[in-house]
Amino acid sequence: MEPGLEKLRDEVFRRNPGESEFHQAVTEVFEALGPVVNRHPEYVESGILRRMCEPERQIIFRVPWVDDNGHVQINRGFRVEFNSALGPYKGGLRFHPSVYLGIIKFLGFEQIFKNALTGMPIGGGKGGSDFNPAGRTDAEIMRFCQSFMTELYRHIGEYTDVPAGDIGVGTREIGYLFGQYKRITNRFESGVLTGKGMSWGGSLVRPEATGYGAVMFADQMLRTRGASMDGQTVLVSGSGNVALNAIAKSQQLGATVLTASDSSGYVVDEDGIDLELLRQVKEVRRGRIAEYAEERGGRSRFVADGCVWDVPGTVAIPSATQNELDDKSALTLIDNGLVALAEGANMPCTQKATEHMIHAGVLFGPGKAANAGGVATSALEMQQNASRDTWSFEYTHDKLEQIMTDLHDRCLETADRYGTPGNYVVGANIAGFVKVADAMLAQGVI
Ligand code: NDP
Ligand code: 2IT
Repeated sequence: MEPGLEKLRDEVFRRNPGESEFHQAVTEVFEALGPVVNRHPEYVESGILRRMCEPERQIIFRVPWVDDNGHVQINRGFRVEFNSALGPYKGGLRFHPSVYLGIIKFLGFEQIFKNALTGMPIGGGKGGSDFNPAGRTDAEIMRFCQSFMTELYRHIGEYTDVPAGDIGVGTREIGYLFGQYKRITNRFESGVLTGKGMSWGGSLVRPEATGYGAVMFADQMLRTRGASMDGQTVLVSGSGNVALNAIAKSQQLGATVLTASDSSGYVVDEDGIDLELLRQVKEVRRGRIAEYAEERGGRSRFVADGCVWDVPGTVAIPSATQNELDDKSALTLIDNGLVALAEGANMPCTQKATEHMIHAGVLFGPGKAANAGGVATSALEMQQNASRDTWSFEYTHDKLEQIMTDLHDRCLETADRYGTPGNYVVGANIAGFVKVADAMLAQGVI
């Protein structure tokens, strides 16, 4: 790492103690920025990077709610409004017991550069809660969401901050959040949240967009080597929104998807995952992945607590959570002939895993580029809301495809320009950074 950047990184670590995921995300960006800082030392001298690492605003609040047994429960809510140089803060809400400030800050920091890369007018933010939705009834989820929004509403708005979904937050939760926002403000302000249902301001393709986009990105990377997704054997982790739609798009493009997982283990299906059955188990019944293998009969097996990356395949789309793919898994995948990896999740690969992949010549699409299709389509939803319009599936899908192609090309072109051809990590980080940095410089000391 450049000495100027190293000093700054140490300062970020000191000012944000104990936030290991945030440290990791900052380190990844700083490692990649070496070539641009060499060429343009003014980015460090002007303090732009130091400012970028300090969120514009961090909100932490109490979320009290009553469970079905009449007991009072307390959770902690977060919204980190990181950067508004390019537009209103934009980014998802995560409900998971592991959530604490360090996770929200890593996600918010990544979101700044991801959102810049989409080419859409959106800043970066992230929020969520340590609330655990697993095993909770619909009524409990609703009461939690209503309480969460009763505090959050005063901080958001279509021109201020526009939350969406992430782990544990899908259309159901966005519905309860939107309903409460509308009650409190007495405004049908559709642009205040994205990921809404189709009949109340949502966009077609938004549910599919992250998984579809990640596979489109993998396809684009493969095409630089004269290949495509057609005929690949694909390993997917997770079985939530991103994973299911990554499986769908992989299959549409002629690939065979061998795996899916959740926090209890993974399933392997040598004939290719039966997506309809998997959706039935995970989306409709909200069940566990073992049920898929049970119902699929002898054609699939469930491996409890195993590592999905032990299965041989040519393309990997990690779509569960941060740091789910470590250096050991990376070496196994490389030994087994992996050709390309696109991060559907945010920061699913550890830094060492990423280094191994790039060193071995694996086409590596970092999350801030590969999973940007979700937030890009959120921005398309905001456009439709602003113009009170509804676009067709085909029109929106074409737009998403164009955004992913442009984004892929911009990463490749930037990597080339800064002397690291084919390195999408460098390309994505520099292209995102320069756009935000220049906007901040133009707007004065902000
Ligand atoms: P979902 O809640 O729909 O699904 C999450 C999936 O990941 C589930 O299968 C879940 O298993 C698994 N998972 C979550 N946490 C863990 C964990 N700690 N260990 C093992 N498995 C885990 O979330 P999404 O599909 O929306 O999000 C998946 C990833 O994609 C996240 O990293 C998110 O930040 C990222 N992302 C999402 C976008 C979106 O539009 N939704 C956009 C861009 C990125 P279980 O049910 O057992 O917990
Ligand atoms: O990580 C992400 O990009 C998301 N969870 C989607 C954010 C959004 O605003 O659609």
